[in-house]
Amino acid sequence: TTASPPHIALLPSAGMGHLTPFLRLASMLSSRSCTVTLITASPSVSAAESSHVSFFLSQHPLVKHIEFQVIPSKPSSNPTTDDPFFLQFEATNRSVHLLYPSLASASPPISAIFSDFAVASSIAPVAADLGIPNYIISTTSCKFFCLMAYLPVLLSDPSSFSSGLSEVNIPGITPFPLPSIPPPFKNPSHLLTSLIATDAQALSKAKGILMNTFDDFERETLAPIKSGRVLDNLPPILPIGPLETYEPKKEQDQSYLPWLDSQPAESVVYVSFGSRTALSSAQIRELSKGLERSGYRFLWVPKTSKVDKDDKEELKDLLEESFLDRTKNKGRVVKGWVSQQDILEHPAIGGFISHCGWNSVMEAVRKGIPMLAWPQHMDQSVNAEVVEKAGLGIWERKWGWGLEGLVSGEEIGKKIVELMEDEKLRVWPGR
Ligand code: BUP
Repeated sequence: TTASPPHIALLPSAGMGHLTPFLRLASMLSSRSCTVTLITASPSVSAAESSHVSFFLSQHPLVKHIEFQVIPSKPSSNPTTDDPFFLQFEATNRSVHLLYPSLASASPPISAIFSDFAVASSIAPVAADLGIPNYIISTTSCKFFCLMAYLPVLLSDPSSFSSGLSEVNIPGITPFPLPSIPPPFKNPSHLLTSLIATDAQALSKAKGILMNTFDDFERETLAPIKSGRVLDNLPPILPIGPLETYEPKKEQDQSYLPWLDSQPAESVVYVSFGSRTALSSAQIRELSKGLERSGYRFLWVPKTSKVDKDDKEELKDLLEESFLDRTKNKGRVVKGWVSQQDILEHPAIGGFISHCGWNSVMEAVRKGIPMLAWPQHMDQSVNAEVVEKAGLGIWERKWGWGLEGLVSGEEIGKKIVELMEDEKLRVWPGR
């Protein structure tokens, strides 16, 4: 008898940064004749998530879909955060048990579950009861994964993050400078911290951990974690990145494309801080000055709210009309969702100002696009350091976290020139 192809159930957590790698995996597995079931939580936090899921399913008619209702958290139940994505992580974990009947009755039977790190603790007992192997998908850098996996140990010692220390040490890997630790980790009762620590404790129950990264990019961390030097109870670590892309959903407004097509090769700076970072209006103004001062061409996708549904501002409210006027031949500013993957693949792009969300990093590395790292929150400072060490980008540490202080247009302009003129950043294969 020939074995039938496996049936993989994929369970992402909230936010485009989590959904995107799962859709890429779903597309890849389905094109290699696996049966694939995509599990999504409803309602989603952002409009981008629900529209990408519907579009993906319409393009991949063979992929099955299970949608489950999350039990919402009470607005005041978590005094440590009002971040809608963190609240959704918690609500998803509280609701995963609802999947039990649909996973148990799936046909053909499910061979393996691929689940997000952020649901590791809640899916583990369900998978164990059903006798289905569970693999964790890590959507961040291996270096940040180590910090999350080791968090329970760090939290058990109140002095781990004490401000008197300059760095945080984890066995086997290079230390983390204290400023790169996400501020919520210093508060053990912060919702995000307790969720991550609980998920970390469930990692040993997984069959394996698949990471969207690769040896050449993070060798100094992948080698020790694979050989058990970071934690000795982790299952096999399997780097599978950068994940293969699939034909993405196109935005409605692609009017910048003919402009991009007519720009010289590698001449344009692409600017985006991901789907969930809102810059202050003062910082947006300084960034506009910096772009103009640099003299380089640019394509900029500004965002002013954490959740896209709340984004009501128009370009003319954000930027002075005179700026848009003066730069109309030099640059384009686009409001709303763009296909970043297509933009980064465009020959005119020569640099990327990025918050260092890990998907953005893996998309840039596929084409060897040099990055100016400007981390805003969570894993992004650790990711920025990885990018810098790999030789794909520069990072101005004194700019700090996004909302910490205002970075002037003058400084930004200088860094953009450095980004675009540094030949050492242009040695990555792919260009
Ligand atoms: Br914004 C935006 N178009 O307009 P990250 C993002 N993306 O294609 P984040 C677009 O969303 P987390 C847009 O290419 C990447 O695949 C982008 O993920 C795509 O950052 C993804 O880079 C964004 O990991 O998520 O959104 O801050 O904080 O969850 O990592």
